[in-house]
Amino acid sequence: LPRLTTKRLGQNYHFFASLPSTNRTAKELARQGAPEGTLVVAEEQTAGRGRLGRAWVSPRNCGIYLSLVLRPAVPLGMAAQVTLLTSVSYCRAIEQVTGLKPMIKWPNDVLLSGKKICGILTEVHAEMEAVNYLIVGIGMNVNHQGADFPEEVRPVATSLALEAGKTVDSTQLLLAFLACLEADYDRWLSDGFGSIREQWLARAAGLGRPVQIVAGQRQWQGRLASIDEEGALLVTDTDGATHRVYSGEVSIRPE
Ligand code: BT5
Repeated sequence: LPRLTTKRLGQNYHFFASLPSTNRTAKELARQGAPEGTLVVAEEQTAGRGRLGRAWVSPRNCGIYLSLVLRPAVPLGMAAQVTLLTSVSYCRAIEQVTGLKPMIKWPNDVLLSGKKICGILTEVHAEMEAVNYLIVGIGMNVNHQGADFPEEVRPVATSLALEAGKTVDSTQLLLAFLACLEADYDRWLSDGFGSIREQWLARAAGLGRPVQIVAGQRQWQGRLASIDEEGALLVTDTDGATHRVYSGEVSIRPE
């Protein structure tokens, strides 16, 4: 990768014209011992995956579909924080390259105009309650036009080009993202999520707003208060009690 400024992320680089899923390929490489920072990029995905078996729309010539192999020496409980820090890093890269101001919707969405411009899928392989390796997959909607999204995704999706009103240089965006992520990741490794928390809060969507939480079978309503030092969402219920939300879906409700 030319013009790469990072020390680890992206130094070991695998580029493909087409893959079923970059996460799947990165996982195979990780199993074979690929070093930290190994980067898999595809120009298109034929079976891009979201969470819970959902699909990620990944057409050719519009997006960046990538996965990174990370090997942080942290307990399993910290793995989910990587999704949060990755969303901050990607926001910073978008801000640097386009001047746009994206927002973060916990746990894994980056939004512009309230629509998804990126999805993050972090998969963890653990041994004895410690992280062995992590695959961080990111689907970046860069130069999609409306017709590049299937009809059912169109209402919830947008791209940097649609928001900026001009074509965005994918290589520049990728390089900026790797540099931002390496800096944030190193800070997280030495100081934990507390060091990223302010950056996350500065871009958080829906702070102070009513939200609906769906966690497994349970559904309840509250108000989005903050995020804690561990990356758990803090939600105040109707009785004023604050709850920590570690996983689940959060939808911001209109007031
Ligand atoms: C995500 O899932 O947002 C995580 C997506 C991660 C994709 C990357 S691409 C590189 C790497 N390799 C993979 O195979 N995956 C990762 P989730 O929160 O479950 O959101 C999925 C939902 O987002 C879908 O059900 C659609 O409604 C919507 N969606 C699908 N494709 C989209 C797109 N390109 N842009 C915006 N929204 C999309």
